Amino acid sequence: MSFLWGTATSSYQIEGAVEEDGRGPSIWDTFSHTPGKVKGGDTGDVACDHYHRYLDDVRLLAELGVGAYRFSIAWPRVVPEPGVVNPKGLDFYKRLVDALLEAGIRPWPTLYHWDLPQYLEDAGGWPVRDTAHRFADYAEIVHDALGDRVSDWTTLNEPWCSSLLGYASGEHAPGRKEPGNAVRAVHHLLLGHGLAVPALSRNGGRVGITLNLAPVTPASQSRADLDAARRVDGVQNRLFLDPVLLGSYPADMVRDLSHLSDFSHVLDGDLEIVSRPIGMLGINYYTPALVAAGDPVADTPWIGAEDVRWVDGGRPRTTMGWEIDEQGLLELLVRITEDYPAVDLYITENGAAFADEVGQDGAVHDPARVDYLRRHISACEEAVRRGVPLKGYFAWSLMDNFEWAHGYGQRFGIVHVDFATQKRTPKDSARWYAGRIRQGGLG
Ligand code: IFM
Repeated sequence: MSFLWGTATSSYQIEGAVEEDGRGPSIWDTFSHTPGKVKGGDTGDVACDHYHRYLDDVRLLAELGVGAYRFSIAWPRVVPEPGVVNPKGLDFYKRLVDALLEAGIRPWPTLYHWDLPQYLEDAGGWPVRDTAHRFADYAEIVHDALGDRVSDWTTLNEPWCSSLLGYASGEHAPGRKEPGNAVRAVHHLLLGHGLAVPALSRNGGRVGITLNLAPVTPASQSRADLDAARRVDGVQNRLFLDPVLLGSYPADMVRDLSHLSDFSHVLDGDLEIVSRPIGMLGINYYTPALVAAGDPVADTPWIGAEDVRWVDGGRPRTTMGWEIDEQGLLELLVRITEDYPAVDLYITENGAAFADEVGQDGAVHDPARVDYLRRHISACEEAVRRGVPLKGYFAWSLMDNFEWAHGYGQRFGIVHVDFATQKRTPKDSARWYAGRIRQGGLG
């Protein structure tokens, strides 16, 4: 199979139509409608109106020449109430998948990109074990509906965010600041992933999970900074990679988190389920971490590393404030290849937010994003040269969308969206990316 080029989006960030065709509320509907939670009071109610414009968006994808499209399925569209399957919700994804296949684009769905049905949060959310089983039921339903035309499945997108931003710092839905429960959420997300693997693997399906990972460097060789880096690496990377790929939680993390959890929620046999063999690992990479020991802060996602501070690496930043460092991606890919059992790797997200505007000429000139993509794709090429089993790259994002707690102010798209009119304008970066795809390569 040749190197796969794609773009990525997620359901709540683009679909809108939150009350249409029997969709139930998700935790992001509740959260975004809670005053003060999202910048400017923005919500995903309309977003990019993709639910109604998906055919136009598939045409955009075809024009880009991508081989695959990574999107997510909204759980509350499919199972809007406990035990109730919504055929109209499934129909939307069938139509989307059919349109993609007709355009020669491989559908690459993710089952969970953060929009938990609100009724499951009301029953306790991810800190509760039952949620993992409900996720497995949902995976089965989706596979029954789409398994004849989808062969690449991603269970979860960035369980780091769902657990730690959702339940420790409260920056994301459901907005709880309960670090002990965040540790439970980590495990139940991973358990849900593992429980879903058998259903999704049926008919030769290939299953993966997408993790947001980063290389972590100590700001100095002092014992305190080295330990800060070890702990951040633990929370960012090893807390997720180790159970999935090695079948165990890192011993140092279990120790570091003992003030929050005794891990008694991890039952006998769970880690065998979590580490069921997968066919691919998705990696989302945006920026590296340079860290030092500091003073403890409250309401942080960095459980066990509450006293770590992030140090300025002196590189240019995107409007998210994230430093641009393609070497970090190379380092990360090499490290995963060296430290973990071999598995096909895909960059399932990589991209940058900048303050793009439509110019007088009607175009969107975004040279900084072109540069970002060029650098990171070069890093991927170098990784492949060094023997990393990297099989694909998905740019985040196909189009500007609802950037969670930042609202619509952060534009990650290679296609510009005017949210007042829903007009899509491919940016210069879209043209550059299309050219890069035509050029091919990467083994
Ligand atoms: O927009 C998000 C996406 O939903 C998950 N990964 C990071 C992106 C940029 O913040």
